[in-house]
Amino acid sequence: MPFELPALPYGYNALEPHIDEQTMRIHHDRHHGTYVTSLNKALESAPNLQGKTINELLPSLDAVPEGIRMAVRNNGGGHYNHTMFWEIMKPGGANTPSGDLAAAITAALGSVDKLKEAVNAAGLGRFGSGWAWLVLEKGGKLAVVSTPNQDCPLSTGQHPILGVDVWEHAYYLKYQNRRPDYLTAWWNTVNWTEVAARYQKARKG
Ligand code: MN3
Repeated sequence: MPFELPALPYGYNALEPHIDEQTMRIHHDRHHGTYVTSLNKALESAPNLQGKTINELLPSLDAVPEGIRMAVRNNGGGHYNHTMFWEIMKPGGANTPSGDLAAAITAALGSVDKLKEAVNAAGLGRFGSGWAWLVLEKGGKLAVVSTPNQDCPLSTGQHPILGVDVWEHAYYLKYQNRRPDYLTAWWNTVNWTEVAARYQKARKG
């Protein structure tokens, strides 16, 4: 099978108390696992696409046969989005952005605190399931956006720098309906070193 579920880069309980162990276990193993399985199943009928990376598939959904396009959009997006999500979190609490990324955030959004406010507002404003993102747009500017379901900004020509999952499966066991509390706590897990690396990579195209 072309795609595999990546191992979580830390223990299931490593993001406690902000994200609980049981949520991480179910979210990674079952939810992300199912996106990978379903993506591979969808691609069974399109052998010519099986050699492509997820970064190649998502910006070119028009090139995916119509019969499996929605499955690739949902499950391919789910695979990319969650792979990023695990990588941009880390145990031991957040550090803070510095260097080029901090300067770009200040230029585009005013400050890191303003960025957090904008991402939280995007996540709270997303009705139902989806994601809130910091993206690098085609013109080279940072912006905060939200997508429904598992739609990935790569499919609309934006590079995801940071994204937070606001599906209920990401927080319901610990926070129930309190999405604002989850979002507030989530910032304590952000791995700004990894986010900065994503920014530099996106700038190079
Ligand atoms: Mn999720």
